Amino acid sequence: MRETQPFQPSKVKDGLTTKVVGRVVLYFQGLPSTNDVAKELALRGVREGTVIVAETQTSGRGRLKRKWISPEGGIWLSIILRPKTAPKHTPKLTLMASVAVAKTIRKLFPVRAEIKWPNDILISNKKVCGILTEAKTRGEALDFVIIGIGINANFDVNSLPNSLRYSSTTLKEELKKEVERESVLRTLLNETDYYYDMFKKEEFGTILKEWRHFASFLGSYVKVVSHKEKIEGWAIDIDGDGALMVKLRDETMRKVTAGDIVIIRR
Ligand code: BT5
Repeated sequence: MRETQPFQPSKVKDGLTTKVVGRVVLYFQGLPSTNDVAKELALRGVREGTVIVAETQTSGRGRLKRKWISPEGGIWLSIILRPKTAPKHTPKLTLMASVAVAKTIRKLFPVRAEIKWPNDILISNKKVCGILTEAKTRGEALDFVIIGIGINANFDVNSLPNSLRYSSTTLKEELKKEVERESVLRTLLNETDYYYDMFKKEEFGTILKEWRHFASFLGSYVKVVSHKEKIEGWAIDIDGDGALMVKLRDETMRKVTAGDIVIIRR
């Protein structure tokens, strides 16, 4: 017997107030990766805002070829955007999506969803969502951007491999009950549309303000691991481009554009 009811598209549509994001939503039972299907569709020219949703993924991806475990009951989706801007602005869309996810969870549920740079959403310091932004450029411009979002919703943490059980959580685990995935998806699409509109109007400062509000790790002593180096220091802020500003023990400031952080002391 199925444990989870499949997504009911009509329930997502009812109350969807978006101008762009999610005007078309394509649902699949199982896919290798929603980001890969979104990329194929984007290359074929589908309209901006198209969303791909899958009940499960067999080759869900994180950054740097890491695996994203995607059991039934999760919310695995990709959003196709075509912002008319330069490729260097792509990281801002990850920050935008982080704000939309954190806001959605806080709006719907009595839990403190928090953002951890660069692409994690945590509840009780455990990862409940990851975001994978991939871009295709055409010359000097962005052709399209795929924002892949994975939210651990209605499954037990025990469905994840042992190595992830202590660092991950699910909405069901935190709330001690299942959530209505359609209302999470609908709210997320509404929020993403709202912030994307802001992004297009070049009001990124407002998005950053909200990002800081959710990013309670700011001020913590952290280890930053990037492909270039490992450093330790205080996570001070992010700059207008989404880079993390880290103050080292010798008081010098470092700007980190990509990598992972481990929070050592809050
Ligand atoms: C991410 O990468 O967190 C981005 C995850 C994006 C997933 C979505 S689902 C829809 C769309 N389609 C895709 O194929 N991907 C996107 P990163 O920061 O690199 O973190 C990856 C790491 O998170 C893994 O190496 C594991 O340690 C951990 N992980 C894997 N699955 C997890 C899960 N379900 N919950 C929590 N942590 C997980």
